[in-house]
Parts: sequence; C-alpha cells; structure tokens
Amino acid sequence: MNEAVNRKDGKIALSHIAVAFVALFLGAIAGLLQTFVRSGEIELPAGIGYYQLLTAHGVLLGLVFTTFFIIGFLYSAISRTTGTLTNFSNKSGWLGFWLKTIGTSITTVMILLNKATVLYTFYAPLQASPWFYIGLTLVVVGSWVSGIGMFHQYATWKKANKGKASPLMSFMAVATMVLWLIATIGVAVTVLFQFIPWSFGWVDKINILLSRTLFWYFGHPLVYFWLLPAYMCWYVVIPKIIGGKVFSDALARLAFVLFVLFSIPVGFHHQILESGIDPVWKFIQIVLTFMVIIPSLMTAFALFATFELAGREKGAKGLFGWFKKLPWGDVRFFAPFMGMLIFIPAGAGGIINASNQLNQVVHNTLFVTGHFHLTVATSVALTFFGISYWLIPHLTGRTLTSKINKLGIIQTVLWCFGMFFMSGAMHTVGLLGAPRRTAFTTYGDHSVALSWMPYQTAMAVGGAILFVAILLMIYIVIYLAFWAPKGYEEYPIGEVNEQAEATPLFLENWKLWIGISAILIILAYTVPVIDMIQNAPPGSPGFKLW
Ligand code: HAS
Repeated sequence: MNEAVNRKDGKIALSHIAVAFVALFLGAIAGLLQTFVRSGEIELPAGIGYYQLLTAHGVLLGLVFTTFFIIGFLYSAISRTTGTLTNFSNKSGWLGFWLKTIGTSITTVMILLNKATVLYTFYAPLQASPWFYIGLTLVVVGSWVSGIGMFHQYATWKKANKGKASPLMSFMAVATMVLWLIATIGVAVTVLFQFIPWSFGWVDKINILLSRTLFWYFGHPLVYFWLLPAYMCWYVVIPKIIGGKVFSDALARLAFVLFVLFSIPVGFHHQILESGIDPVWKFIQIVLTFMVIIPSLMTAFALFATFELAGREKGAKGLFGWFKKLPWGDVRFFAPFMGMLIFIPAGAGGIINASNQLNQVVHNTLFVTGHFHLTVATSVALTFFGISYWLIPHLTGRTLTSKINKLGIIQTVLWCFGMFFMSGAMHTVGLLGAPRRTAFTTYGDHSVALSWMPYQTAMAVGGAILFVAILLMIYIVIYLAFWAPKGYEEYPIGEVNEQAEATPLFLENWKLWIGISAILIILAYTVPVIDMIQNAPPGSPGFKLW
C-alpha cells in the first residue's frame, strides 16, 4: 500500500476540495443572512429575496460542498490504498471535475439572477429557468464520470490481486459511488423527462406527484452519500489517529453493503403526508427505513469497541477508563468525535421523523430543519473538517502545525455551540408548530406565531456563531494549503485488529448486492409509480412566485 497519495492524483482531490470550500463560504453568507431575515432583524437590500438566498444556501452547501468534498476525498482514498491511478481513472477524475464545475457555475448564476428560486429540492410546480436544470444535469453526469473512474481503478486492482479482499477504504469508496449511481437515476429521469421539457415549454404540464417521488427516490440515499464518507473516516482513519485498530473489517463492509441495499427504497418517508400514495406502500417503505437504521447502530457498536480496545491497550481500567485515553487535544480526532457524539441525538431525530404518527407532528416544521443541521451540517461537516486538517497538508506537502491544531479545536467548539443554539431552537420551535421554508412573518401578530420569535432570535445567534466558525475554517484551509510549513503529513489508515474474523469474500460480490438492491427498489416502487402514471392528476403548469 502507498503511504502517500501520488502528486498527480492529489491534484484531482485538491481541486475538488477547493471548489467545496468556495461553496461553503458562499453558502454560509446566505445562511447567516437568512437567520437574520427570518428573525426579523434585517431586511434584504437590492431586491434580493429570502427564498433566493435559501435556494443558494441549500444548493451550495447541501449539494455542491458535499459532492465536491466527497469525490475529492474518495479519489484520494482510492489512490492512497490501491496505488497511483490508471490513466483512464485520472482522466475520468478530471473530466468529472470539469463537468461538475461547469454545471455548478451555470446553476449558481441562475440562482443569483433570481431565475431559479425553487429551493434545493426544486419541487414542482415551482418552475426555474431550464438552465438551472441543465446545470444540475451536468453536475450529476460529472459525478457519474468520476464514479466510473473510481470503479476502473478498483477493477484494475482486483484483476492484479485475484482472490484478495480489496483495501477497506477503496471498498467503501466504491460502495458509496454504487449507492450514488443507483440513487441519481431517479433525479436524472425526473430532470430529463419532466423538468427540462416542461421548463422549455415543450409540454404544458408536469405530474407533480411523480416528480416528487422520483426526487425522493434520490433524496434519501443522497443523505447516505453524505454520511458514508464520514463513516469511512470513523471506521478507518480514527482508529489510526487514536493509536488503535479497526474493530472488524467484515462488520464495516457489511454495514456499507446494508446501506447500498436499504438506503434507496425508502423515499416515501419524506412523503408520508403526501396525498395520492397508497398507505400500504408508505408503510412498506417505512419498514425499510427502520432497516437502514441498523448499519448505523452497527457503526456505533464498532466505534465503542474501537475506543475501548484502544484504551485498554494503553492500560485503561474499569467500564469507562478508555474515555480518558482518547487524544482529546488532537483536532484530527476531536472534530470527527464531536460529529459522532452529535450523531446520537441527530439519529434519534431521524427515527422520530420516520415514525408514521410522529411525522404528522414534525413534517414541514423547523424540527426537520433542526434534524438535518445536526446530521449533515454537524456530524458530516465536522468530520469533513476533521479530514481536511490532515488531507490538505498531505496533498500540498505541508504539515498541520500545533497553532492550527489549537485553532481547529476552537473552531470545533464554536461550531458545536453555534449548532446547539441554532439547531436546538429549530427542534424546539418546530415542536411548537413553526413551519420550515418561510420568511419572516408574525401571521398578523397571532399569539402562537409571536411565541416563536425568541427561538428565531436564538437561531440567529447560533447562525452568527456558526458564521464566525466558518470564517475560521476558511482561514485554516487557506493556511494549510498555502502557508503551512513544508513537510510530510500522514494520511492515516488504520490496520485491522488481529483478533477480528477474516473478511468473507462474498461481501465484495457486487453483482449480488446490486441485484438485491434492484429487487428491493422494484418491489417498493413499481406498483405505486404505475399508479401515479395511470391515475395521474391533471398536471400543473409552472409557477414563478418570486
Ligand atoms: Fe434524515 C429528513 C429519517 C439520517 C438528512 N434528513 C431529512 C432531511 C435531510 C436529512 C437533509 O423518516 C430533510 C430533507 C428535506 O429537505 O425535506 N434520517 C432519518 C433516519 C435516519 C436519518 C431514520 N438524515 C439522516 C442523515 C442525514 C439526514 C444521516 C444527513 C447526513 N430524515 C428522516 C425522515 C425525514 C428526514 C423521515 C423526513 C421528515 C419530513 O417529514 O420531511 C437514520 O439514518 C438515523 C440513524 C442514526 C443513528 C445514530 C447512530 C449513532 C452513531 C454515533 C455513535 C457515537 C459514538 C461516539 C460511538 C441510529 C453511529 C459516542 C461516544 C461517547 C463517549 C458517548
């Protein structure tokens, strides 16, 4: 195994990470302004709309920051663990990068021109400029090209190492991209066959229910596309940083396989309150949703085991003695750890959302917004920051200094504080009935709406703290990329515990897993989708309400 990522391959990863952090910065400005507008502190100048900002925030952070960071990180992981990329994989890496970057630029310009104020979920019948959808298509096609490059590298390694299990990190990267490719079929179909013809005016009407269903076929696995790279860090990188071992290679692979199987046929849990879908099919998909919780519970188990075994190796005694042996002063550990810790309430919120009856209380309220600010914007984002502290200097031939390590710890603490205020207030006020996706309003000074105001102010306070944390992070990223002392920063990859069971090779039988995944998708979606087409509602013209 290479100890360092090849320089040429590293440039692909770095370019992706650079775009990711530019998107993070722009998206954060939108986020800060939103919290101030929503709490009634400011009004936006120059005709900028609240929903325009909200669209920019969701697209730049939810779609661009994540996708670019993930693909950059996965390329680095594959190159680090399977060796220098083949010519084909390297070229695919660059082609994918440019397609995604051109697509992102088109989409962002459309949002800034106020021609695509449709939020990141672009629900019909809100209708954007066709160029918004074309930009998104390029991002998706670019990500496919990147994925094919990774598959090629993995297949080349497998051919040269017949009968051996692939390196764990590469396996995880491939599983993440398999999930992504299957998931994006849904969004590709709705954008190509519904949104683009409708927004160009080639057809007058759109089947809203079908478009939302195809969106959520993609939208739920999307959240695991965000989560799995964080899990790669938790399973493989963290053991090395804490001086321990990967608890079980087989368990980690099985968890990733379960995500490929169960993360897709569950989109209806975002549509529990959507009329026109038979409750039986909603019920089936909710049962499958509870199945997709299992690999996260397995992950929690494996992490506790990793921490405990590492602690006992270092002489920890008692039930919780290992806790003190963790490297609290090392930001490469501390930031992802805070992500894990916060994933416990974040995941509990997900289970609340997924429960049919409780969903009636929280759907379309700020509770859901609170949920995803803990999951993606804290557990995942803090882990991505944790990766950046060593990955960026590793790729630029520099080192993480103790000053930046300290700043990173301050950044993490600020992030957790900011999120405590913002997401805590969102969860609470959501339970009091405050809707999501709304600008400032007192609903004619209604007493219930007025009771939400203190929470919205708390959201703005949290948002301001988070903005300071983002500025700090951007400074750290620039420092690590350009100013940190030259040197060598380790790319940490944990070894597997000698006492773990051997990894069964069937875990890499992709034909089997993709086959089962296809069967589950067909089972969960065929009948309801046929129903939506055969008994289609009249369809809707486009609306531009901004
Ligand atoms: Fe979710 C809505 C259900 C996980 C993101 N979710 C959303 C939306 C987003 C999102 C963005 O069923 C909004 C979409 C929109 O715009 O409308 N979600 C779930 C469930 C899970 C879940 C069941 N969500 C995530 C993750 C996300 C994410 C992960 C991003 C990364 N979600 C829903 C539902 C809705 C929803 C409904 C729709 C609501 C509605 O009505 O609109 C599960 O996967 C969660 C399982 C997680 C766990 C936690 C395991 C804990 C671990 C940490 C261990 C910690 C350690 C450290 C070891 C069971 C692994 C501790 C150390 C110590 C010392 C203590």
